[in-house]
Amino acid sequence: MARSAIINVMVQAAMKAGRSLARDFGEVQNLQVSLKGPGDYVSQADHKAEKTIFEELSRARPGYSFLMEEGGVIEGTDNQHRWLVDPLDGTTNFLHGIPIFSISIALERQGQLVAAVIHNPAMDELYVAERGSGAFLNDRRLRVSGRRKMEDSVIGTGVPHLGRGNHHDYLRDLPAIMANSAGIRRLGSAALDLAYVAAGRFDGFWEAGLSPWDVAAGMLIVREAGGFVTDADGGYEIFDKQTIVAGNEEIHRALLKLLGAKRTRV
Ligand code: 2AM
Ligand code: CA
Repeated sequence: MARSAIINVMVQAAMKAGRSLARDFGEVQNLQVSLKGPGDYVSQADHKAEKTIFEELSRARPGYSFLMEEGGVIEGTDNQHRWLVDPLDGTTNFLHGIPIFSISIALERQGQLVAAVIHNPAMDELYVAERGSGAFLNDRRLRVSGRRKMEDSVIGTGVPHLGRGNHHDYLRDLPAIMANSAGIRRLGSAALDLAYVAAGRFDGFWEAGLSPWDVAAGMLIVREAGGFVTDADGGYEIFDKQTIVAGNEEIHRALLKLLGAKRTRV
């Protein structure tokens, strides 16, 4: 697979930050046993990765704007282009020594997602997609799963926890999915959940309360792998409504129905 110049820039930034995160992840496993614990250290690792990505991307494409998990909004001179960056998605896993975390970088041009990279350095996985050119995992072309029935499907999700998310709404949605699927999985990194849908490992995914930097890259990767991504009402206001439903065509439709939405605009 020949990579475009913009994908090369994004991959280089993600790999550089990935090497830094991988080193720090090794250290977290030592700090687990210390009295202070690895909390502050993880936050430093996160900021360091974001700084690396910011520097690499702004050097390669001066003037582009940014929306980053840690740094927030940085308006560039070029407001047609915006990077959406999550330097460490799956922070809780990272903190607990679980090797399921990722770097997520997406590029919007005039509000449209055009390029995406998700990298899990602990598992040496690199997902890339460019609008109109397909999605790839380590240079292998990706395609969403071919399962057509909910009863055969494995569905990823994110579970609200202490101090976060709407527990009541989640407990309303969960019974329908658990009663109708072959299994539910919770990875703890929304970017990787979406990458797994693109790779056909998960047949579908739903979550609420996510931010644009958690999902932007994964949305394009799923779509370029032939999948569908909407908000829980079947529309495209994923960033505004902070709900997301993804899957192959059939399972996406089935999930929307089970979650009680009308599939109006897909
Ligand atoms: P994080 O690791 O970068 O915090 C887990 O279900 C997913 O929810 C992860 O992708 C996690 O990203 C994200 N998440 C956790 N807390 C969040 C918050 N306050 N706002 C948005 N996303 C959050
Ligand atoms: Ca995140």
